[in-house]
Amino acid sequence: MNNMFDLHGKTALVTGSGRGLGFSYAKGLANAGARVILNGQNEDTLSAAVAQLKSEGFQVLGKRFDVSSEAQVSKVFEEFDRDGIHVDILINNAGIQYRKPMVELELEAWKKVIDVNLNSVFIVSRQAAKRMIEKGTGGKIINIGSLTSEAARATVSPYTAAKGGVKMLTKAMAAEWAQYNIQANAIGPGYILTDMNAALIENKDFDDWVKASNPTQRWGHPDELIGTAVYLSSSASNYINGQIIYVDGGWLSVL
Ligand code: GCO
Repeated sequence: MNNMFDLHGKTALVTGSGRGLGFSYAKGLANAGARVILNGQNEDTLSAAVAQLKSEGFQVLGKRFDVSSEAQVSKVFEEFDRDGIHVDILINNAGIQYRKPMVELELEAWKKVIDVNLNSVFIVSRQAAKRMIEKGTGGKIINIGSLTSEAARATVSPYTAAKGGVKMLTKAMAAEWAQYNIQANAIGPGYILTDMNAALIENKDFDDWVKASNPTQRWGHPDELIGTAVYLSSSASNYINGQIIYVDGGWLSVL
């Protein structure tokens, strides 16, 4: 039986992959054989990430664009068309965080988080899906949710609303695109040791809360998400659609 987790011959676009979880996902898919396209807005961070994966012998290129800009996203996909690049796997990972109580939260900040964390998933996915449908060879879309796709935490309302929307948008994608052999699923990371969480990790009370709130009693590591990303990117998950898999140490499963 051939290796159902093999991604050789596939091209994967991972948004927000210059660092953090996005970079881990990209590294994992490259390791499974995919050609990976990294994305970010900071040229230096993106170039360093591309150079690192290239130095490890992987097929990789970088594309700097704002995932929340429909103009920039459609231009990038036109460039892919021109260059004969077909995206078989899309991981919508790009996301920002903005922590403030709702009564103090500026509307512009709310809109920015919704734009980057939710609207971008719609904007990028439909460009990819259009081409997957036209090519007729199916595809994989993996959206990155959160524990806040399921339960709320105070002071992160736009992030929570966006990630709840990501879970339901994933199901909407399954409803419309499963017939084209496109599998749209999501990953819900728990509290993971990333730069975005640096302020939380360094806060002793928060660190204690994370360890006391999940039965594994520790933060997750970025590389602990790779297996699920490869699984959902591979033919091993061809009959999985509209699901969200929580990689959270058991947090959401235990009172
Ligand atoms: C926060 C964190 C969370 C986690 C993750 C949990 O401020 O609570 O940033 O959003 O990063 O999303 O699943």
